[in-house]
Amino acid sequence: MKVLSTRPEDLEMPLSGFSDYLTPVEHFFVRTHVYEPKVDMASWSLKVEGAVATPLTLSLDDLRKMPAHELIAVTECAGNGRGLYDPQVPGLQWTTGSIANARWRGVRLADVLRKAGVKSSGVETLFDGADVPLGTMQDFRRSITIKKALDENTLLAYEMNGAPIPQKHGFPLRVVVPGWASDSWVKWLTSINVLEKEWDGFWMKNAYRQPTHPVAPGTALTPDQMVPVTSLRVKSVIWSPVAGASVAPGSRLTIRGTAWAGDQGPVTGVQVSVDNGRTWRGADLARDQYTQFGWRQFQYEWVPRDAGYYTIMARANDANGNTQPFEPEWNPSGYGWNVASSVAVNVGGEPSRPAQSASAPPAGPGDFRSACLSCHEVNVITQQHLTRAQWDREITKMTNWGAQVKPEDRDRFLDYLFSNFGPGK
Ligand code: HEC
Ligand SMILES: Nc1nc2c(c(=O)[nH]1)N[C@H]1C(S)=C(S)[C@@H](COP(=O)(O)O)O[C@H]1N2
Ligand SMILES: [Mo]
Repeated sequence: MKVLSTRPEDLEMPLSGFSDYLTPVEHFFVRTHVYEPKVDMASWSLKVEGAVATPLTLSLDDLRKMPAHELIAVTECAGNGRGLYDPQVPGLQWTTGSIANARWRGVRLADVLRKAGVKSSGVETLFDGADVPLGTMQDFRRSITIKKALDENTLLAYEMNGAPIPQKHGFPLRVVVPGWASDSWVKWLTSINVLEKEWDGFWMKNAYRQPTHPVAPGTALTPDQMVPVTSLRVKSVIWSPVAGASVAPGSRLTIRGTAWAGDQGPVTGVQVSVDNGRTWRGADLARDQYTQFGWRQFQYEWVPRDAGYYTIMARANDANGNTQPFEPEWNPSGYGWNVASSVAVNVGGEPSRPAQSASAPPAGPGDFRSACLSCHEVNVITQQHLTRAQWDREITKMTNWGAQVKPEDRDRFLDYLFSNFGPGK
């Protein structure tokens, strides 16, 4: 796994993880905003409250006694691909791997809501998990529309790939919202609140929002100019060969990739080009992987005849005719990257090696360590490539969350962050 943050833990699946149909827990990406909670099963329960006739307190046994449902679905972070946007945006710099595919088993959220006698005045369900915020940051809570909550595919899952949900992925119970980005898939679930108006908490009104229409790269937008992230977009990733690979002319090469979609799944086709996008042909999709919300592997046989440098591309489409764009649709938080996948290979040439990463940056000035490295390690910071204005906003965000920055240190921190972790650094 690629470690993006050690503490809280954020781990990215390597490209090779796409070769599994169901992602084993060792390759299942991890995304935690704060530290992983330890859930004590002796006292754990699920509360269902708000606009319901009968508020409920359910044990895991109560849930296990209800009818069980199973489905395969990808879990993909809204920020998957954030690190590919230009200009760069703050946040974990995921490339292709904040995604996994698993078989989920649990109860329908709709069955639980009906058991509680959900009122017709309910418009959203608000989820909370057992994790606790750091410093003065707001508790991670997310809401989904009542329509999605009552969808027969939306589950409260207690099993992942045939075993109890692993600790890092939300044991004992997590929300599974197939087709939607996984910021709504609340882990370590402890409460469901049926709301009669839209929730106005930080994690819905300030975070996880994107513009309704593409905006010029670098545009500053306020939260009210954006809407919450919901459905995933159709997407594909080529994972073999890898970028820069060397291929012998005349040899048979199998191009392999994985494709998935959101609410308008399943994936119905993938087109591949081996000539920089001039011509396209259909790839072979795995026939036994035709599900609405799971991913689907594909392959394409290619015998490159002439030596040269070729860009292989893939472009998937979903059941509603949506396809992948060729150009990124930049947005301030770097969500929803689904540009057609491309991998350049050298036919008859030497493999090209990626550039080596630079040496370790100098330690921060003054009280940087105690001010900025108490909640998380430096890797959260060193992966950013931000402008001075963006770093200024990061310092403000962190002081709002409780970072103690002395007035005389603020400018020194800003100089240090911008000069070491600025654009292109
Ligand atoms: C009170 C705890 C705390 C302190 C102190 C703190 N941070 Fe953070 N910081 C966080 C958390 C929590 C996250 C992760 C948020 C997430 O994953 O969504 C984070 C994330 C970040 C990120 C990633 C981008 C983002 O906005 O999520 C950067 C950069 C960062 N911090 C910089 C700093 C700097 C610089 C300082 C010192 C001025 C600092 N942090 C001090 C809690 C803290
Ligand atoms: N309670 C809780 N649930 C959470 C989160 C979290 O930090 N706390 N992170 C969310 C986000 S942004 C993502 S992408 C997924 C990641 O799920 P995973 O760690 O099982 O891959 O969990 C979601 N559910
Ligand atoms: Mo996420």
